[in-house]
Amino acid sequence: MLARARGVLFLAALLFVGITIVHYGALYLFSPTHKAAINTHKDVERQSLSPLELAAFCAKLQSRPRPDRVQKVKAAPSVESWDPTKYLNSGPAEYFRDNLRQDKFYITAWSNAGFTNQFMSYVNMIYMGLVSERIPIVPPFGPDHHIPHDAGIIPFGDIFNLSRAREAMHTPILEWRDLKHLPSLKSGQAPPAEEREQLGCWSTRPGNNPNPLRVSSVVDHLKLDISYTRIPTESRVNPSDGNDDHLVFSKLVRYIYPKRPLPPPNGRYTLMEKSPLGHELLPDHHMTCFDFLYYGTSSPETYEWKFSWAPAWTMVGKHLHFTDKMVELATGYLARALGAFPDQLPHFIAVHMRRGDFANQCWDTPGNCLIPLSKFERRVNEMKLELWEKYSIVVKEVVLMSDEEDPEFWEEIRYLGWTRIDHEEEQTVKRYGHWYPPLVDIVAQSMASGFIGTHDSTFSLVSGRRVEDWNNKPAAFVAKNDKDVYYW
Ligand SMILES: Nc1nc2c(ncn2[C@@H]2O[C@H](COP(=O)(O)OP(=O)(O)O)[C@@H](O)[C@H]2O)c(=O)[nH]1
Ligand SMILES: *[C@@H]1O[C@H](CO)[C@@H](O)[C@H](O)[C@H]1NC(C)=O
Repeated sequence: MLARARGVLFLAALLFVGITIVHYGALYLFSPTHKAAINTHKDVERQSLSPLELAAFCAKLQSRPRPDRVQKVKAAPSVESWDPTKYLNSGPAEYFRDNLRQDKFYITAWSNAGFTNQFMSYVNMIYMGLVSERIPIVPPFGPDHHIPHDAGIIPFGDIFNLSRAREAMHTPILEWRDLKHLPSLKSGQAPPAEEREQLGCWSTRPGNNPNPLRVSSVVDHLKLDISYTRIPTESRVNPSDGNDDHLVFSKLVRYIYPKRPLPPPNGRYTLMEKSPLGHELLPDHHMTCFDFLYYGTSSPETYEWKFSWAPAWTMVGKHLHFTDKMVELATGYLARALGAFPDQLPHFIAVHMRRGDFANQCWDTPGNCLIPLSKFERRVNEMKLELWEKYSIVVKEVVLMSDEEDPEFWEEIRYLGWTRIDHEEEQTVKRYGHWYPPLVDIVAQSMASGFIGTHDSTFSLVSGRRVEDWNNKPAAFVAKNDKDVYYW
């Protein structure tokens, strides 16, 4: 008897304990903190629950009040802000890595050669950021073959109005100087090894080229030490051609997209080149990076920037207007060249004659590739007519920009009645440094009411796009062989 009563008591106790466990278990299971945990470990949970348990779980979810029975709290309309600080942990830090947010992914790239080549590579990088949903981090411009080393570094945001671009593009665009403390722009010195941060990047160099592009001017300034891995051949315009420089943005995105990118095509990635300090890092997923994105395209066309519809231009480049300071500077130069007040500049046609190394860059008449002045003169006259007929504006002034250094050439220009921005007389290099003669010329070109450029020069090409898209005015190009200019 006593033994039976004890048994019943024992069973009751067991039942009580059981119910308590189930009760608190269920409470715990549906508490908000635990729900968050379920969400983040969804895959693990799914594997560890049996089908029966999963069904029971879902039945319980079903019996919870529907969200529409809960009173909704309307969020106040928030003013969108693309301020860089929202996309980083802090202001500039000692190490960039401490500044990356765990819930964000980033993209960056370096570049070499002339100013426009670097500009186009950085714009391509920002475009890659848009299509891969990564936050672009723009490096500064580094001195390369057209610009002497002691010219130092120029931050991208000193030339281009990034806050305006962020607003227009509804996207954050960061600069490296937002991430970490950087040496002075003029220092030009390699940092001590212990100050360099490790980073694994992609090289876009074609298969037959054994070396990544190392842009030491920029990478030293950013205090980095970079290991390189080649991008998958599957990202190229022509995967079977080992000399193919060109890559397709949408093919490349597959391997760098933050969520579930394609696995390495050959099972694993292998290093292309160790870092100068001997490190062997495979491409970083948090901060994806490239040696060079100049040769990117979104279509089957290579050198896509030549085409009016190139998305890197229409979606990014077009929104990168010059800073107020650059516009003010170029306005002063133009006013002096044209003998006008800065706030009353007359309409002018800008002509860009790319000469210098272009004298040798043609296959048919090497050494004599320059386009005769008379061809430009004719095109200028045609444009004056067009501006009068289609836009009802009288344009008398012509401003010529060129990298030509021969004084005889400039004398001929004077005879044509054209004007120039004279950087010798203005002492531009002495006053502002070696970057400024081309920068002032580029900004001045963008302010023209008509533009005539040199075929095959990216310097000309981008100025033509600005005049067309910003000023709604015509642009045209002159080539040695007229049939070369049927599109732009
Ligand atoms: N100041 C000045 N420099 C120029 C001019 N044209 C070319 N250059 C220099 O030559 C470089 C040409 O390189 P880049 O800008 O990449 O354009 P591209 O070689 O013409 O396609 C420029 O960056 C300038 O340094 C010009 O009209 N004025
Ligand atoms: C950027 O552009 C805005 C207008 O959109 C202007 O108010 C601002 O002063 C510009 N900033 C710089 C640095 O040029």
